Amino acid sequence: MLSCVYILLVWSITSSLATAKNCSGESSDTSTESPCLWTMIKQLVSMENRLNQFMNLSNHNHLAINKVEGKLEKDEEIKTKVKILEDCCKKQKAQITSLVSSFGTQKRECRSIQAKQTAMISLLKGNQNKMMGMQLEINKLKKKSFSCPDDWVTFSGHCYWFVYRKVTWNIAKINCQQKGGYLAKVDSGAENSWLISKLKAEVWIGLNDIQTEGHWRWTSDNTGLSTSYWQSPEPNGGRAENCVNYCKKICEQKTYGWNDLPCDYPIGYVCEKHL
Ligand SMILES: [Ca+2]
Ligand SMILES: [Ca+2]
Repeated sequence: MLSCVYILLVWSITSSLATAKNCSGESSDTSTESPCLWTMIKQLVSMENRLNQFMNLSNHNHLAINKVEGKLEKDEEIKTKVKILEDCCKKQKAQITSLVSSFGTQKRECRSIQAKQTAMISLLKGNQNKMMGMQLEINKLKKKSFSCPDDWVTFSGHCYWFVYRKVTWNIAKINCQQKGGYLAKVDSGAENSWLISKLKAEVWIGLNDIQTEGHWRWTSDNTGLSTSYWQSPEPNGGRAENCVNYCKKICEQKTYGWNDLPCDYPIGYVCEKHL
């Protein structure tokens, strides 16, 4: 646009000078100068108008250029902001990528921990089952340790084994010892009554006067009599009868009671031991 203005301006001045030259030539030819000056004045006025128009046009152009430059500056600002935003986006993208990677790692770690937990739970369940099995065994052992062996009968914290195979008093005594017990010792009326209720035949008990006639003692602890449950008129055998049994049929009685009998007489026996 400025180039165009410049060309028009040069063209106008050149035209004016040409006109002036013509006018000078004409004046020398015609020797009348007034019409030529008038023409020059008109041309100068016309030139001034054109110059004013060019000035106005130039001002407009200048304003337009300023606007364009302002827009360009704004564009630069926008570009700068866009670049900042792009950089920010890149950073955020990098952070997101890092977070995704970290999340993946944590996820794998969680799965690994979960697998370990599952294995531990399985192991604990196995151990729990083993412990339950062991507890059952312990309970069985406890029950066994606090109960009488098979074939023995429990009464008041003691175990009793009734044997009706006929043997002498000494063999009966040895058999009871081999079973970890002794020939029964009767300490109370309750025990005497319970034994009688269980009897199916005559049996040896631990009472005897082998060492001294008439001095009755228990073979289990060598203690004497505190109470007795003799059949009437027992004991009556003197030195011939030194071992005691529960007697009913032999004594021709209806209920069982104590009787002294020769120690080599073959009858059954009852052993006793603590729980
Ligand atoms: Ca005797
Ligand atoms: Ca007798």
